[in-house]
Amino acid sequence: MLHLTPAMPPAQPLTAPCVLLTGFDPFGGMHVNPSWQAVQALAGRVIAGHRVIAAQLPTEFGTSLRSLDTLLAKHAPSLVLCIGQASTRSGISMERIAINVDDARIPDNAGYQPVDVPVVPHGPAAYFSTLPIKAMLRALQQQGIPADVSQTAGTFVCNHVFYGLMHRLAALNAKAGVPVRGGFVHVPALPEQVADLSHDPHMPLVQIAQGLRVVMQAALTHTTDVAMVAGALD
Ligand code: PCA
Repeated sequence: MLHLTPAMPPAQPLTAPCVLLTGFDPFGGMHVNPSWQAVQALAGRVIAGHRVIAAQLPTEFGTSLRSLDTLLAKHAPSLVLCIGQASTRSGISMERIAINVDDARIPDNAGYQPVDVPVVPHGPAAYFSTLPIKAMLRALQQQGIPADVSQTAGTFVCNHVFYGLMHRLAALNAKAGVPVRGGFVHVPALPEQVADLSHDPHMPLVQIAQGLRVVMQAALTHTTDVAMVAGALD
């Protein structure tokens, strides 16, 4: 006898909006990168009606942005959040600004170490994050998760990706109807990494992943930002 099983409706329509969430592979001789571990933990989740697409970027100048280009074209996300590790940070750090400089203290994972090279020749000096960083900060504080606003993403691969992302979104948004928003967040080292580092601050992986979920929820539910709370101690 033939049994016909009605097809199950998909949990999310294929056209459901998505968030592109990226992390990096380990760099600088470290064995893990909490940015990628936390991003992986959120893969496939639905947050504020948006499916999370998780992807790893290589910690390499140039190649990282080519990977990002492929991901942007493939997924057409409505929001992009790139995550990286910053071992000196003690909280989840919302980056305010990306600058047009590659200036590496250590080689990237391909052995390339640019000094005072623009990310985009003749590009603007800087781009602000288009994510509501203060709303994100407040949401984290309300959950008791250590957080701050950072005024520099450095000049290594994270800033390179942040600047490249904002440059691409600026071009895309000049043509498209609904603007695609994007930004960058740095996360602290994991407790198990502290022994290998000369820095002390750290945060457990579950708290980093929870923090990123809170950040995405806030970013997706606030289309504008207002000065709600002072961002940093300095
Ligand atoms: N952090 C580095 C690059 C990759 C990562 O996770 C940075 O802060 O530039």
